[in-house]
Parts: sequence; C-alpha cells; structure tokens
Amino acid sequence: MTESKSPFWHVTVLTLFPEMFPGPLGHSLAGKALEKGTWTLEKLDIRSFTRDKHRSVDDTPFGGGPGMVMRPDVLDAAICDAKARQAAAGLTPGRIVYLSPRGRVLDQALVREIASEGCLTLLCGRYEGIDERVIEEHRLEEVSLGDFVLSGGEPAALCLIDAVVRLLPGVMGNVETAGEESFERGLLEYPHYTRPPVWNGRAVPEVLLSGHHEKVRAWRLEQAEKITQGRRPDLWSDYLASRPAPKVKKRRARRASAEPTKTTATPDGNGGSDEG
Ligand code: 4HQ
Repeated sequence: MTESKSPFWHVTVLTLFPEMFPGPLGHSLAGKALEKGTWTLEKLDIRSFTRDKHRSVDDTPFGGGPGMVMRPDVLDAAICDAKARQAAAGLTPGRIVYLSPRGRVLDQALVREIASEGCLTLLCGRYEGIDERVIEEHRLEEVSLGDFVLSGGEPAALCLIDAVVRLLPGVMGNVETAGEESFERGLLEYPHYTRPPVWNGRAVPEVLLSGHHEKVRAWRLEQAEKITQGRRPDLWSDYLASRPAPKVKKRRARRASAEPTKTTATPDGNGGSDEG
C-alpha cells in the first residue's frame, strides 16, 4: 500500500476554467489513481497569460460574424509555458490536442494510443473557437467527442482524460483488463443481469444460471454480435472485416487453404479460434 512509483501518465490542461479539473474525475477511479500518483494533472489558467490591463483572452473575428475568437498571442504563451514546464519536469513532450468538433472523432483506438504516450497537453477553447494560426504554429491535433456542439472544450477534455486514465496500469484492478470489454473487441456490450433471478416477472436468461461457462461465453458473444449488428452497422462491418475467421459457410469460395482457419464457437463446444 506504500508504493510510490513514478507516474505513468501526465496531462497538462489549458483552460479558462481550471476549477473544472479534475472535477468529476476526482470522485471516481481516476481520482483515486490521481491521489496514488498513477497520473499527474497540471492546470494552466489561460487568462494568466494575458498582458493587458483588462486581461482579455478573446477578440472579435476578422471578417465579421458572431461571437468572439480566442487570441493567438495569449494561447501561444500558454502553450509555450506548458511545454517549458513539461520539459522542466523531465517529460518528453507529447501531442497537443485541441478539443473541437472539426477533429478526428475520439474512439477507443485513439484513447489507447494516447494512454501509451507519457504526456498529453489539452487545449480547451471557449467562444467560437481559437485563431487558426495557433493550430498551425503548434501543430495542434484536433479531436472531437462527437457530432454535437459543446459550449467549451472542458467537458470533452474530462471525458478524454477519464477514458485514458482507466487504461493506465493498476487503475482498474482486473476487470476488463483482459480485453474482454466490448470496444476492445469491436463489439457493443452483451446484456448484464444480477439478482434477483426474477424481477417484476422478468427472468434472467437461463443459460446465465447454468454455471456452464462455455455456453455463457457463446451466448454473450452471440448477444453482443446481434446488438452490434442491429444498432451499429458501422462497427459491425469493421468487426466482420477484422475477424480472424468470418462466419460464412463457403469458406472454400475464398483462398482459405492458405491459412489454417477454424470456425468460431459452436453450440457443442469450443471450435473457436481466439480462445486462450
Ligand atoms: N466544442 N468535441 C466549441 C465542441 C467539442 C466537441 C469545443 C465547441 C470547442 C470552442 N469539443 N469549442 N464536439 O463542441 O470536442
């Protein structure tokens, strides 16, 4: 209980609202891990990099139009300071992410990538966004949480940090670490049940009470596949494309002879190709 190891991961957050961090993360597994020193968080208040009397971080857009744009000089000073502090802490500078609906949409693959890097900088914008030249100057990588509009990048930053931190070694105990989890396999979650076995006249599927682990596995996989196929055709086609042995009867129609492929789980036992 007393191990004090060096942190696995560092994040610097540039924001006008530093009090929003760690926010909800302080109440979860991520918060425990932060206390343990598994990861470190530095918050930099963008407003502290202003130099004028009014401490203004934004200005009106050239060309007209609604709203305000965050000033490049202020953001540049903040980003340079973030880099300098990381360097002083002996950290190898990692990517700098600007949370924006224009960016690559965050998915588990990107979360894994970011978790594998030692250091991340997140820039949270407000108003209409930031001066484009800052994106170019500092090679900001734009990342989006999804196709909707937030009032600021902070909630997106919190989501990204949460998703990354739960992947860090030692944060999640043993749950899901074996890649059992839905997105790790490219599938949505199978249905979960707990006590009581009958609730409001609704019984838990019998196979789950059978104690027959292989049947339970097969049932869950089948459910996960059905749910994914029905709800997320995009994930389903990716899954089909990346499976070691597609579930088609006419395998011989392809050049299957090249690889010793096996069929997936059959009702009568383990014909699976990806079991340990
Ligand atoms: N915004 N994913 C505009 C987002 C957003 C998203 C953040 C709104 C940046 C300036 N961020 N600000 N979607 O909607 O990350």
